[in-house]
Amino acid sequence: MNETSPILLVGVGTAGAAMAHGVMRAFAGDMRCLVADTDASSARPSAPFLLLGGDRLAGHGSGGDVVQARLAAEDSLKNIDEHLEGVRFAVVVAALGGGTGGGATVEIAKRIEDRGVPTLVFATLPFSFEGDERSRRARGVTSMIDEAASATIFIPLDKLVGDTDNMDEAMRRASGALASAVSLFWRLLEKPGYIRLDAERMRRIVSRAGRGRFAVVTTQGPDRAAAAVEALTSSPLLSGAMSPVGSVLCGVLAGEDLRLSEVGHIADGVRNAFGRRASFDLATVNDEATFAGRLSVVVMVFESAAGAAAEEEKAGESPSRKQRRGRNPLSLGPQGRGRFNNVEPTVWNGQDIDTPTFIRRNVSLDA
Ligand SMILES: Nc1nc2c(ncn2[C@@H]2O[C@H](COP(=O)(O)OP(=O)(O)O)[C@@H](O)[C@H]2O)c(=O)[nH]1
Ligand SMILES: [Mg+2]
Repeated sequence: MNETSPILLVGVGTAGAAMAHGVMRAFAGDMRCLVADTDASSARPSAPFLLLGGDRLAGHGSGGDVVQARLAAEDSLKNIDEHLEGVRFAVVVAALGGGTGGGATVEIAKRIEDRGVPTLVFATLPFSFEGDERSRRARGVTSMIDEAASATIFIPLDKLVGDTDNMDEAMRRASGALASAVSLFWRLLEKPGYIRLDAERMRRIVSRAGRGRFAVVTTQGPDRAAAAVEALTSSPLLSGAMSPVGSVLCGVLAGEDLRLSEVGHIADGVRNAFGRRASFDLATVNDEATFAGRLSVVVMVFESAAGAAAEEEKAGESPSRKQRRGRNPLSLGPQGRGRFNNVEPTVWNGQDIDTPTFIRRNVSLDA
């Protein structure tokens, strides 16, 4: 377990925890990870575990209740801080559709951003075979996660796996695909290449990035670069990408045989497909032991340009959520719902819990 990396992976909820453990296995190297769940059975020896709302839910999970999960996360938020020492960029993985992955992710992403750490949330949306209630629950939290995190990537599970009739297999395939995709992204961040991506570059890319899409392809053979571009441009995960696209991140991972012409071909193909006017970041990793003969390409496209936030940062401002939203959280009036102004209220015991606790309890922060 790497406790000094500036890049932290956080798995939230039962499936989110399973995904984080899957990423660690697929990465098969030293990475920094934290798992947070209302359900004590998600704990594994491979990563520190944070039980959310232990007094409230006794480690039994949130029973699919997003509101309970948010309150549980709120109870335990201060315990997250000790895991953020030295962290410069965070990735949260969660599966929406249950209670904890949705509810707790909102609070956890907010807390990490409030500590000045730009956060990218990867969250899956349930398969359609899981039914309307799960999909409604998932849709109910996406805009709150957008508000909480610098950048969000919502991945519909239906698009992630090919045709299968078997639910169990669909879930297994989805987990495998996600773990391998996120572990390749981790390799880009943690393994040096000729064109290096690291925590500082990622901070700039994700701050203000907004909603994004994400796809990974792996190819081999003499035409592997062209095949990768072809596979990316026809990927259902990138199709109908938001327009206009503001920024594109393209990572190329291969062994020692990676040719400059291949990198050029991929960079060109990706720029042509997803917007020549978007800001463009390229990164490479040469790792013979992992990739020998194969080539993987990771693409992320975001709705907003990275440039604006970078300019602000240069001017000495932090790229964290508060500045990004251009609001002073202490200036909310007694009626204010702050960042939750445009979403349905989350009412629990007659209280709108989207309104910050200090306002609900009439605590004065001016003193
Ligand atoms: N990737 C992955 N997703 C899963 C798995 N099992 C369930 N899910 C998804 O995760 C969603 C949330 O379920 P769950 O993690 O149990 O809820 P939570 O613990 O309350 O966050 C479900 O609606 C499914 O779409 C799994 O094994 N792998
Ligand atoms: Mg659970």
